[in-house]
Amino acid sequence: MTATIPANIAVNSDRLWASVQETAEIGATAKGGICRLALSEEDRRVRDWFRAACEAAGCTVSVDGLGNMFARRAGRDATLAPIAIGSHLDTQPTGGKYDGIIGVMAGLEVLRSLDDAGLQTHAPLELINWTNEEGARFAPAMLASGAFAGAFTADYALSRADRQGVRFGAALDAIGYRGDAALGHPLSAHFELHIEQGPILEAEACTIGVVTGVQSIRWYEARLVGSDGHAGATPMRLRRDALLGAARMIETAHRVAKAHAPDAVGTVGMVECKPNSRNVIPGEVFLTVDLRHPDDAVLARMDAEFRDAVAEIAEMDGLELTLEQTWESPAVHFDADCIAAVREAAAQCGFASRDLVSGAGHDSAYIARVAPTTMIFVPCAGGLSHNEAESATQDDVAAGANVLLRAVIETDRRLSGQ
Ligand code: HGY
Ligand code: MN
Ligand code: MN
Repeated sequence: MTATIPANIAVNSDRLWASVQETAEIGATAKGGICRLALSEEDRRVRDWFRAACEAAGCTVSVDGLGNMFARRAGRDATLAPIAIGSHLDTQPTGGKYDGIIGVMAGLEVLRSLDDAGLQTHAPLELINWTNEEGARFAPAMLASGAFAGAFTADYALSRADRQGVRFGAALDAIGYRGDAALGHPLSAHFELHIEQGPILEAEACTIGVVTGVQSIRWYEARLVGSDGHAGATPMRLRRDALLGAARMIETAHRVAKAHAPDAVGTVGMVECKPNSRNVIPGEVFLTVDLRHPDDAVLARMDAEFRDAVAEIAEMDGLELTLEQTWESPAVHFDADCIAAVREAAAQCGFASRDLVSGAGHDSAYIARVAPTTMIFVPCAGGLSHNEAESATQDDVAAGANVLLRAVIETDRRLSGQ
């Protein structure tokens, strides 16, 4: 019975930490990070690990047509939609050991701890590994959780190609994870534990971030076309140098973000230069742009400012510019009851906590469209993430998992009307 939360209920910190470190071996990089791109061979191996661990914990595992994995733990009332705990196991090419992973491993630890305590929840529980959260290989990010929530069609997701031209659907088939479960099903709630990936919690000596929402995000792809030319024989006044235009675009993205400081951010993360030869004036450049702000209206102004500025750059440098907005994820506000459950759980555990809006995108941003959702943050060293040196402490990860455990039990109690 989960009429009340047993005062002594807690996760097994060592077991949780061991799972995090064990899976970090899959795709481990020499610098201590992880390279586990979505739908890669490394992703297949960690998925196999995840399936086996969930089945060993007594769950039934299903996979949908985009590779989202659902490990269901039976509740007393099978007619209720499950309370979900989700995050992701794919990483950036030079990712850390904790981004996404601690959310999935903490969810597994919650299931294991309930077993240890002999507790069966009223509603079923469902631990979810969302496919392609990072968007590092297949843009946009949070693609499969977005499709689950109806933001994208399955066909759109399956058609997305990486920079080598490999399509999502083909990569999914190659690792054998195109499942037959329907895309989308009811959830009673969705909780996600994640490292903050920013400096606030550490700076304020807060163990728990009570996440109230996610900021607004826009992604773009730009193609600049000028003219290849000889680096030695072409006078400067005759050049149409695509890389010069790209350099001005990079500076523009930073300038537009700084103009809306302190909350705006702007990043050019990918640049591909053709023909990429040291004595040829680059005739073509592909680049990506990531603009974000907590307020949709401010991000819309940043969009307009950026577009105007880069059109002038193309004109000035005699370049042909193609600028496509490839993704827009509006600001998200999480569910008040879920937030309250997290806040109460942190208080019960005696952890210092503070509210904050997530700078990073997360699967929860889309799942919030179809289920009451919120997130729990724990600190990471220096706020560093998307970096092989990303690190978190065992105590903080366990603290986050204990808050997750209690928030889930409390939500189950509330939903069962107890
Ligand atoms: O881009 C993001 O914020 C996330 O890491 N996918
Ligand atoms: Mn993440
Ligand atoms: Mn990430």
